[in-house]
Amino acid sequence: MNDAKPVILKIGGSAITDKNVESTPRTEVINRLAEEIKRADLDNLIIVHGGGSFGHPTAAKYGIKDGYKEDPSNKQGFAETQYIMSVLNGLVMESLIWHDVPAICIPPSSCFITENGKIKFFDDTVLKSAAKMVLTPVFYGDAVFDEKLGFTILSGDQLVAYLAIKYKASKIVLGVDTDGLFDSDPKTNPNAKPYKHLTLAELKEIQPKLGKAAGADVTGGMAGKIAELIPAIEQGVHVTITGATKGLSVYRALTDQSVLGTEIEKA
Ligand code: IP8
Repeated sequence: MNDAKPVILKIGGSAITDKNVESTPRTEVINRLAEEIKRADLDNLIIVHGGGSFGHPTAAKYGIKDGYKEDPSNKQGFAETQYIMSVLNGLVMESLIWHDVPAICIPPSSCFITENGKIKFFDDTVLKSAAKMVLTPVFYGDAVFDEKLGFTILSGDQLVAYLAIKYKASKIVLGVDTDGLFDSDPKTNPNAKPYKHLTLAELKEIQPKLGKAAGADVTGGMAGKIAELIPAIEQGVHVTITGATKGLSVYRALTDQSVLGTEIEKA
């Protein structure tokens, strides 16, 4: 890696796809985010995106997270999940490229191995070369090989926390489909109260209240995201959770400006 501490942007699958309609991108959101990423102009940015209505329904249909089963459809489902994630990644890459972001995709299935769902091995040769040349690496939640399960789903959020810890990220920005964390689901409860700032201890306290995502989600919705991110917060990485479906929040978070959302820090 170059010397600058990376900033890691996770783009939630719920923001860039319509989670209620299978394999449906929100093209206008993808394009606007690409524009904001270009405008933020960060040399040390790593992007990770989620699966949304591309990866999750296929992974759920074949039970990919639970691993390999003696059933030919299960093996086909693993291949199909990888393929459909590469399709969503292609749309994200296309938009980044046309917005002049020097982005290169690094498919996690080709460089990560998990053990019982947790990252065990990462070949970072390509990431290091990309960082040296000041290119913008793009990872995503993927179906990966697992030493115990045969294969499984590696969530974008586990990837984010792993990369943030390994490369000592200066911060994580999580662009989701709500303006941060709330005490109940803001999509169904107009009185849901936002959390503007949380310490790690406060986050752990509200963890049981955090919701599951709408539609198929094999990695546990917001509650699952937070559980994956906690190890990075424990290491002192600052996390901003903000709305990616509304203009400029991600840009503002990337450029250290105040945003509508939730700021999380260790203490
Ligand atoms: O949306 C899961 O990634 P996430 C990716 O970041 C798949 O949890 C393949 C379901």
